[in-house]
Amino acid sequence: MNEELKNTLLRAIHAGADQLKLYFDGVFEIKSKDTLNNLVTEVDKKSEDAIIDVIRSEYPEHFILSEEVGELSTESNYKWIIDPIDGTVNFAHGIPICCVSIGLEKDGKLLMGAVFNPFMNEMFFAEKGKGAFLNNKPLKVSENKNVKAACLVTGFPYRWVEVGTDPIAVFERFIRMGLPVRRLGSAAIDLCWVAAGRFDGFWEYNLNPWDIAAGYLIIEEAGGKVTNFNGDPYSVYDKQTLATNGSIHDEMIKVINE
Ligand code: LIP
Repeated sequence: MNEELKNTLLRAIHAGADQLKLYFDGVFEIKSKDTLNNLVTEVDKKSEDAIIDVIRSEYPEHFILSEEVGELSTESNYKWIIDPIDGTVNFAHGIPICCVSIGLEKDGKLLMGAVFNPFMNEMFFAEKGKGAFLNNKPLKVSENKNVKAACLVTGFPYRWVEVGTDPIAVFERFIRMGLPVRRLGSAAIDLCWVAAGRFDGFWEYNLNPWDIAAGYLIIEEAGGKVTNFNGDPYSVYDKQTLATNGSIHDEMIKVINE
C-alpha cells in the first residue's frame, strides 16, 4: 500500500512541477492575495489542478488540503497537504528557488512527503521511519553543535503580525551575533536544506500546513528536530516553526525568546 501511495505522490509532484517548468520565465497571470506582495499566479492553479487530478484518479476518496483550493473534505483517514508552488514570489520574479511540496497524513500523522525543485533537479523524499533522501541518497542534518558557528535561514510573514516574537528583532539578534542568516523565500526548501545539512537551523512565524508538512517529516527523518518557539512538540497546524539539526535547538530557542 505504501509503495502505491509513494508512486502516486511522485507522479503528482512531477505533474505539478511540469507546469512550473512550462511557464517559468514565460508569460502568466499574477494576482495579489490578502496583501500586495502575497502572490498567486495562474501557474499555482495549473500545478494544483495537475496534482489533484493525479491524486483523485488513484484515491478519489482521500481528503485534500491545498493552498489555492482549500479543503476538499472527505471522511478518509488519508489527507494530502499540497503546496502547488512554494516560493510563489520567487517564481513570479523568475527566481528558480521554488518547488512543489506534498505531504501525506494518515490518521493525523505524516506518513510521507516530497519536495521537488525542478530547476535544481532536487527531489527530497521521506517516509515515516524509513529515512529521508535527496535524489535517492540518504540525508542527514549537520553535526554543528554551536549556534555561534551556525548558518541559519528564515522567512518573514507578508503581513506584520502582533506576536511576542517580532521577526525583525529575532533576525537582528542573530545578525548581531555575527551569524550568516539567509532568506531564500521558500519555506519548504528552507526545511529541506536543513535536512541536507546545508543550514543548521530555520525559524519562521505564520506558515501554513502546506508550506511545512513534507519538509517537517523530511527533517525529522534526517535526524533533525522541529518544535514551536518554546520547544513544545510540533504540529504542522502550529504558527511557530523552529527546525534545526537538534544540537543547536535549545540555544536557538533562547535567542528567539530573549
Ligand atoms: C511562502 C513561503 C515563504 C514564506 C511565506 C509564504 P508561498 O509560501 O514559503 O518562504 O516566507 O510566508 O508562506 O506563498 O510561496 O506558497
